[in-house]
Amino acid sequence: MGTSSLCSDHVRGRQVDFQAYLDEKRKLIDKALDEYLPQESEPPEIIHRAMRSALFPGGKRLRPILALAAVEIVGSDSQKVLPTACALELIHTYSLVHDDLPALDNDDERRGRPSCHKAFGEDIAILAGDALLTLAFDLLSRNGEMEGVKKEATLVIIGEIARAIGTRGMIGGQVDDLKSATESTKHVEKKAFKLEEVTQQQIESIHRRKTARLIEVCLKAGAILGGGSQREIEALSGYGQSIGLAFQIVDDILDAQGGEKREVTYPALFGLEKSKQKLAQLIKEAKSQLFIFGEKGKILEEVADFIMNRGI
Ligand code: GRG
Repeated sequence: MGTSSLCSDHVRGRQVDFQAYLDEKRKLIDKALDEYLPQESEPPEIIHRAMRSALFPGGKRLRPILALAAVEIVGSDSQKVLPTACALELIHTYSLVHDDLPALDNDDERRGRPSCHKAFGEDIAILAGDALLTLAFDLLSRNGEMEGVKKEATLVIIGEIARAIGTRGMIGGQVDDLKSATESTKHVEKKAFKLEEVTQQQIESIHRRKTARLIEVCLKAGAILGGGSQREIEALSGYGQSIGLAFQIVDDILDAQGGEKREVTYPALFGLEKSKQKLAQLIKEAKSQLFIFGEKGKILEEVADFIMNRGI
């Protein structure tokens, strides 16, 4: 069975075996990542060991799965966008490695294991993050050489991804998040705004850039590289925006329930009940974008439910 038919095969049945779909996609992504990453034995060994250790074993692989699902929904073969899907996971992993550093979140653990700087030292963790990001753009450009992928579409996507994760996207959102934290670094104006002054608009702007832009661009990349129509690209991007915001709210609810006290979050500002209502509304909005795809949109409906129900 070809990968292109996977999505439609799954949705044709009365019951979508969502878990099997996720597992199959994760296997595909992990195999491709393993092929694209330099071997640990390649000098300088330590950087390649650090990169691989940050990537394997992986997390949910949500971002590349979204890209592959978007390609399939617009009726194309997801195999041909595997380099882009892997690039999106490399970018996500770089952001986690850097976010865990002592200068940022100072987390000793990631996915139940020592974080990259704990295992390899800060110097190598910084460089491993840089190397993951650099390799991502190598893969993005190489995707243009795959059969059935238009070079212009590849160029468009490289720009879209760069903007989604730059200072007007993920990095900008992270900087504003830092500014709003009590313990900000000496480089950032301390306590730039007070908690009571943080509006819903400000918090959504941070979430949109810090978390949702990358998730949105995963869907957009799949839709554009898969040759989707303008209407399909817009619908999938809209879906991505909504689940991206929902994803961050879930993460903040989980942190709040785990006793973590972060200030500029939905639960801290609006309480748990209102946060859950907002979450449900975002999931509803996300699903409403999928109606143009009919049955083919079922997988992404399941992804939206998966995000909403994750541990809450
Ligand atoms: C430091 C460059 C840089 C960016 C910082 C994205 C980000 C901005 C930091 C990562 C930490 C964070 C709290 C991100 C919010 C999004 C989030 C909850 C990421 C965790 O993603 P999952 O749950 O992770 O998909 P897995 O382990 O499944 O891959």
